[in-house]
Amino acid sequence: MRVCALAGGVGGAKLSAGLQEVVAPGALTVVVNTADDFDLWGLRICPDLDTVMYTLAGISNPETGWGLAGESFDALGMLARYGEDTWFLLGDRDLATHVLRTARLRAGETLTTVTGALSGSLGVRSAVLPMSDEEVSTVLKTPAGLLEFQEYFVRRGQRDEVLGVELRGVGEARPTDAVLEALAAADVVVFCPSNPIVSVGPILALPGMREALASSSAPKVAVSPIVGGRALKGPADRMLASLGHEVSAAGVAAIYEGLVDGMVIDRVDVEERAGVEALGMQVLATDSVMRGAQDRARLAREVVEFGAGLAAG
Ligand code: FO1
Repeated sequence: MRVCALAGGVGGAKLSAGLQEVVAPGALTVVVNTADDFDLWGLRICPDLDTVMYTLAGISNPETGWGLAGESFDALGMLARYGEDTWFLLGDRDLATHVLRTARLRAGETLTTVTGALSGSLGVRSAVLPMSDEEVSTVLKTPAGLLEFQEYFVRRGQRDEVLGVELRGVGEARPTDAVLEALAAADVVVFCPSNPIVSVGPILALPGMREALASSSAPKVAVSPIVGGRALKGPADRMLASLGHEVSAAGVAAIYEGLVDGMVIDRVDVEERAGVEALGMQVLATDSVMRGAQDRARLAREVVEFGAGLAAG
């Protein structure tokens, strides 16, 4: 059973870790959003790729979900001493990832090649793929003006109302051959419980991506990141509301209408079943909140079994 998962940061990484547990070694490919990526002190930072990579390697920080467990921040302390604004928390060991990635990108390697080498060195037994080798960056329209994604998310603590989303560079970017091959080879495609607007959204916005999904014969299943009308993590609930979407599992399903065959919603949202089915999707209502490794593996198993039993639309 080959599974191809589409993922953003922490929520996507958690379900990916569960999927890695329940499929055969090497049978999982995770296609990761790179529109949160940015440059800081000359280094290329790819937060979602690293979150997925560290989580699949079993070395992520269990409290935050991003960064490394047992991390120290001495380099950042020194940067602060030099008068730098250290709003983005880069740990000492995490910095090694950014230093090496930046050097190899500058030497002409693609992000796909570099990510494969890094995750291979960390012992990750799944393929971690950037959605594209071209740069795409999310810029948010807010009452405070246009904000780059990490400016909005970390520096300003997601306090601004999001009135619009611009994906700079997406028109010129392409899904990589590795991404297209993984989709074509998959037996099930899983849309992880990541923000549908700024995490899965950029992946779907790549030219050719919707067509690649439509032409894949694999059933497609999405897991709702909205449970009981609230985002499991991050600002997805407020973002959906300010952009005119319904803040519910059914609201997420509406965004994925025509793209997925099945929707996994939480038991607490079971009354939304008929609304989701009306969009042409089958529904699995289960416990979807992943509190630990056991939850991840159990949910992943249910998602794969549900997906495998669906006919692709
Ligand atoms: N998220 C934060 O909320 N604050 C941080 O200081 C922060 C640092 C950071 C460093 C490396 C990394 O890979 C991720 C980091 N994140 C941080 C998470 C990240 O910005 C977001 O989770 C994603 O971009 C949204 O998916």
